Amino acid sequence: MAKPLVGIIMGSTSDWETMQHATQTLSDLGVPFEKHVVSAHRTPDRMYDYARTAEERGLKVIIAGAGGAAHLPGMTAALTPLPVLGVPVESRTLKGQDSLLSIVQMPGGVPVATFAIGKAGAKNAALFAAAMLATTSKRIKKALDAFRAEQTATVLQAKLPE
Ligand code: RP5
Repeated sequence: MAKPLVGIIMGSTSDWETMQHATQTLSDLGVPFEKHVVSAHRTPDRMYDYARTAEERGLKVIIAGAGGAAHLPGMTAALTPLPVLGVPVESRTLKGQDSLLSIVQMPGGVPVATFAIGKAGAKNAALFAAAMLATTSKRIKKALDAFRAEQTATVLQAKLPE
């Protein structure tokens, strides 16, 4: 197994249904990643250790998904110099609007790149991470270019029902 370049973390096992779309996308592109449940509220010490050691362990980018009072992406960004991509998970009560606003509204100085609520956000965060890595990896660039070409071909060939 190659050393992980992307760290995928999520606040709860209940976020997996959404975040699996990030892992699937990275797997399809052949980008090595690791995945863990790290809760800002329930396991703050784990979050601290994870974020503090991420760079020295060789990670290049972190994707953090959380729902509700979604502090994980922002707190992780506060603890590591690595770029953090935030995925707002769709919450049951407020449909992820709470997650989105609590991830996107970071104070100036501590950025979190914030994606769409739910599956599309998880998928796009993975594609974005791959695009960042593709600036220095020909192999990942080739995989990403092939993905884009295939996506375009699929849409061009699509037929609507009669
Ligand atoms: C957040 O609380 C998690 O990211 C999750 O989206 C939400 C609910 O967690 P569970 O109560 O389902 O574990 O920390």
